[in-house]
Amino acid sequence: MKKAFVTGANGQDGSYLIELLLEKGYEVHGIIRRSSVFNTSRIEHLMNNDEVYNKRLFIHYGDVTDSSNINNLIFSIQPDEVYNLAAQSHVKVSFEIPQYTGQVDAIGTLNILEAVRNLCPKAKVYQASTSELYGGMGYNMPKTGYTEESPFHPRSPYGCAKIYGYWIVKNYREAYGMYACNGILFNHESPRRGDTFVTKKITNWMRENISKIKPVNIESFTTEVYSLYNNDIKIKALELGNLNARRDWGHAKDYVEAMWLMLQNKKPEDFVISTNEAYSVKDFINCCLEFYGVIKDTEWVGIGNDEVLVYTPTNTTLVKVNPKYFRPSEVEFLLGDSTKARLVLGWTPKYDLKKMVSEMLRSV
Ligand code: NAP
Ligand code: F7E
Repeated sequence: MKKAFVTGANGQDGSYLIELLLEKGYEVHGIIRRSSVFNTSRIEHLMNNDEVYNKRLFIHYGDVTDSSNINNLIFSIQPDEVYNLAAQSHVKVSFEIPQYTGQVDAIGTLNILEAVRNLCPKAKVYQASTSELYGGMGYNMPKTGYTEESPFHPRSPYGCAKIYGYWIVKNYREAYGMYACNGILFNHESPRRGDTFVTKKITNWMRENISKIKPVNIESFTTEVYSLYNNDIKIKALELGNLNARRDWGHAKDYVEAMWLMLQNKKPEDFVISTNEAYSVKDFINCCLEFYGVIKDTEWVGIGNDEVLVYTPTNTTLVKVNPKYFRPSEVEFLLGDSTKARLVLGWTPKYDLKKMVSEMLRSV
């Protein structure tokens, strides 16, 4: 039975990856950090499954910044595959805690590589690299999207820490012949996405508020009841930052499959993983409104920081800009070109934006 070691086990990707590895018959060892509150909600269903928990799934306390802990675990488990997903993964937050972000996202990666090199050198290593390496400034992006060959220009402490992770993986591959590869993954989302990322923030708000403007039984409303109802709507507008940022959004389930495929490839290589389609934050919001069938009753008005989304029947503001969500340097536009992964790994995404939005809006 193959053994996998997963850092970031209770994160969005970690939870889907562990499900996939268990399905494939692996023995899986995940690490979670000690927390003062329960932090295993994304993997609780697996930890409650008596057939796998402590039989094929083992959860250990661990932290990638603690090399003694990582060394002990790698030495005692002797994994065949190591997936390093642990990170301070929030770009905006990385401006506030840049040094900490560097410790986890850059030095944490080095700690994993050193542990494998010294104590379990045959293990294959997957590193969670990111489209944030490219920076989305435009000048370095080919028309069809960023590829494995595109030059990097990180725009945040997160991107800078991850670029160290990217290069140290490449260096250990070249210097020591290790099987180590970078998955350069573009944004991927799901109902398990952290609540402060833009797609989850939007879908949470929609689920809570759209039923207020469009009740489930609206078809049975008379015009009179409807206008009374409309007058009584109390909505706290959703406050967002850059509405025009564009991202290539995929689904985390598809992307963890790509991680696994990368470690099954004959030789260690780096791969871009993306849907090859980009949408703006406004497009994402519009897609949610389409799902609820209310888009025809809404309108974007104003420009810049004054732009708002209005529900026209009652002139209610649904979305507005709050500059506190702007970043000191923004990544405006990320579009990936995952041709290589599709050809070499046979990977293709099963979700498009509409299907993913619908799953996020239906989830509780
Ligand atoms: P996530 O939900 O934020 O998960 C990050 C995980 O890392 C959490 O389990 C977190 O644990 C853990 N972690 C943080 N600091 C740690 C430390 N010092 N030691 C051990 N574990 C630590 O992120 P995700 O979306 O699943 O992303 C997974 C990885 O892919 C990350 O490395 C991220 O940077 C990268 N990535 C993500 C995307 C994306 O769009 N999702 C795209 C490209 C790359 P706590 O719960 O204790 O904080
Ligand atoms: O922002 C804009 C924001 O925080 C997306 C991480 O998984 O993907 C993720 O990083 C865009 C940005 O993701 C709000 O300015 C507008 O342009 O959801 P996000 P991200 O920064 O792209 C990459 C690939 C990773 O590697 C990271 O780990 O949306 N935006 N208004 C907003 N963003 C947030 N969070 N909140 C807003 O209110």
